[in-house]
Amino acid sequence: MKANLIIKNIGNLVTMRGKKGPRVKEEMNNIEILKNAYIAIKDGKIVALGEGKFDEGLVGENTDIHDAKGLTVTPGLVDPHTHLVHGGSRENEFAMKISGVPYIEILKQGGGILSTVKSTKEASFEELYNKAKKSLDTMLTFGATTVEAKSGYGLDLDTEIKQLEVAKKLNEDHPVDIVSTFLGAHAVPKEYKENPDTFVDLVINEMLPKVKENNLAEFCDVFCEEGVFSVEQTREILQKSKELGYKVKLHADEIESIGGAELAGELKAISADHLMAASEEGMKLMAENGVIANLLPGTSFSLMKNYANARKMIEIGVPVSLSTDYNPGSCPTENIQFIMQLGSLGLKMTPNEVFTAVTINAAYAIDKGEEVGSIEIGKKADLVVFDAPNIEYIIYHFGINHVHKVYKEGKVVVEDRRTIY
Ligand code: IZC
Ligand code: ZN
Repeated sequence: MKANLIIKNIGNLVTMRGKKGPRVKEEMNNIEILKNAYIAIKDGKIVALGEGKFDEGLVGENTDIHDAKGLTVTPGLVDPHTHLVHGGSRENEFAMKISGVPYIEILKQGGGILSTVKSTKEASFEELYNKAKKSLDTMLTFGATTVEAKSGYGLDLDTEIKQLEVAKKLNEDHPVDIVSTFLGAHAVPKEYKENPDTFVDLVINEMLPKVKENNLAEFCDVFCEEGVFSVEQTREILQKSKELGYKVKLHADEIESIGGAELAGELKAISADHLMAASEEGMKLMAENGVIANLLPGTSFSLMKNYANARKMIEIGVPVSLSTDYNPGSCPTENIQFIMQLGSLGLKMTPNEVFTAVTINAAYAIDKGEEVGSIEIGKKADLVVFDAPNIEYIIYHFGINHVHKVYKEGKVVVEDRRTIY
């Protein structure tokens, strides 16, 4: 077989090859790094990899050969929790935030998520598309090649569908792969403040079936939090969504410990996200039921709050992934590398664990672990070439972009930190 492309002279090739399924405990730290390695690609997929000289039989007349110049190559990064599509921004709340007004208090006053709901309703499809595309380009230049995107700034069927249609079109037009999540239960709209259960019924009976009918979301998510949606309301929505064929995840125990992690275990959710206030009992239930802890340390940083107990989760066997949580309120950044640095500096994860958390475990957190998240034969040739001598350097030298090149399905899409697709 002749390859379309061979990347040679890779100083460190971080493969993330291993067992099927998310990595737990010491598996997160024991990663394979090949030295002086190569990767061969055909039709956007990986067909061979190894150390030393590649088999000359892979080289045909039309095979391109790229020299990685001894740099570090990893799988394309996966960002499994973003609020990518939204109107407006919330810097007008920044002074309030740094003066100590809590996130939930700003929401109760009609700001926060509800302010973004207003901007998103007012924005046209094109405005939302252009804004999200710009963010997606930024994500890609930092090395993310697969991204999850939630709705949740409509809280009415038409606007939720508008957001999901934008994500769908971007998935078609843009090199980054997008996995869509319906988050209709993101906040209680002002009109339902006095009767939130009526809104929950609307989500269950109207929105969930319509979004599914239009095939606009693979996942369903709920903001399960004190003062937003209770554990009972979340259970009702997610049980119904499972019956309709959605896979489920939840914003759990971000601010208060209300049993979100326990519910994630009970429902066998694919992931529970945030978990800054999760109980140890909840973590154990997650470990027993294979629920991935998708941790979002950028939110702890931006809200100036505590970090999730990642060490405890890893110790008891919860698979951990990391994500930006890119959103206009609690985490306005698209930069997955900064999140990785916080993974070490805030969550005390080793660089090896951090790379596991943004590649193979992140891929499983959006049920794409069989297609992306590692460099192995048959998977998409989504790769990042880092201008770094090893992976520790990428985490230690924080706040800058270490990307040299990004390949999406075997094509160069970022060069010199700029998109070139
Ligand atoms: O817009 O504030 N936590 N949802 C739950 C968010 C943060 C996004 C936002
Ligand atoms: Zn979120």
